[in-house]
Amino acid sequence: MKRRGWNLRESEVTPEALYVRRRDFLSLGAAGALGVAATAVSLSCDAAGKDAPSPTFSNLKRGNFAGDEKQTPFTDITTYNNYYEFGTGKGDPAENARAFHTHPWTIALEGEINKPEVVDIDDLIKRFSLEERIYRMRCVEAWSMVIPWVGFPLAELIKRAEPTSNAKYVAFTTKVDPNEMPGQNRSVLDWPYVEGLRIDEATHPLTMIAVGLYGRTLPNQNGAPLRLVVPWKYGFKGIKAIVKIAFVKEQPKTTWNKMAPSEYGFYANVNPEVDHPRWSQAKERRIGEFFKRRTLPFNGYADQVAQLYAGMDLRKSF
Ligand SMILES: Nc1nc2c(c(=O)[nH]1)N[C@H]1C(S)=C(S)[C@@H](COP(=O)(O)O)O[C@H]1N2
Ligand SMILES: [Mo]
Repeated sequence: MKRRGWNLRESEVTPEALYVRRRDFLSLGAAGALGVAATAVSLSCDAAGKDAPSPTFSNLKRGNFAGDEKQTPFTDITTYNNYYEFGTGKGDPAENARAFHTHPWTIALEGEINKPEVVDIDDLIKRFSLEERIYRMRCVEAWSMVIPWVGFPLAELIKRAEPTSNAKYVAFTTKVDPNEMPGQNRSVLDWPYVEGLRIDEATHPLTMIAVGLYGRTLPNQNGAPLRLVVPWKYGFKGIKAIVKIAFVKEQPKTTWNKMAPSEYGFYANVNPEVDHPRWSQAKERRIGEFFKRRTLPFNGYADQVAQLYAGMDLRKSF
């Protein structure tokens, strides 16, 4: 049985974090120093979006799927993260992912498709028209954010791969690189991080591949250069730094389900009526707010996605 992140003692985590920070300073020289300075500036201001460096993407088609809910400030989205490849603390990824190289970057498309290929992320960005989509996001730990993602529908990429009728599921894999992803030197999770969707979930128009947020390139701690965004599911489905997308016949293994099957299911649809065994899922705390709010079925996207699960027992298939 693996040790779980939340059982780690602070004393075990800290030395590595210090080591990585020191390495950044030593090996990056001027570039590293600049990176640190830019972050320091962005931390000094917290109006939503205003603290973000200038936009990388222009002429984005815009869609708001979060109603009039206030967008979470850029600093919160980029300093409160789960990304165990860079440490188990919420602040660790912002610190430890600075030196992670995300260029050049390729993604292997394989399995039950007519057009297997290895594609470059820059090509994908050129090929697909990018959109901004404001989504409500909900982590299984009961915090939530509203994030203006930049990306394209996963369905576009799937169409290009031409899945065969055997492609029932899509399996995603994160990069393995223990030199650059120091958390992978420890067995907190079974590396690489893997996730999966049923093909109809993967091709649903709400499902996105994100390459940016707040109009700029995705920060490393949020999953650069590309990560999955499925707004009606708990956050752990949103796998970061994807290097492989495989189309498969059988339901693929997923990291947190392997780790603790009674706590994390394959579907992981946001469901206020199914508690996590160790805490309630009925409410959530929006980052930056004091009072908790009620969690909505499918995170508020039930009208769009509930029919995907018609006839399923969502207590069993949690
Ligand atoms: N590769 C990888 N992807 C990951 C994780 C991780 O540890 N490793 N954590 C997941 C969890 S639990 C959450 S809540 C979201 C957080 O995304 P954010 O930091 O952009 O908010 O990333 C998900 N994707
Ligand atoms: Mo999460």
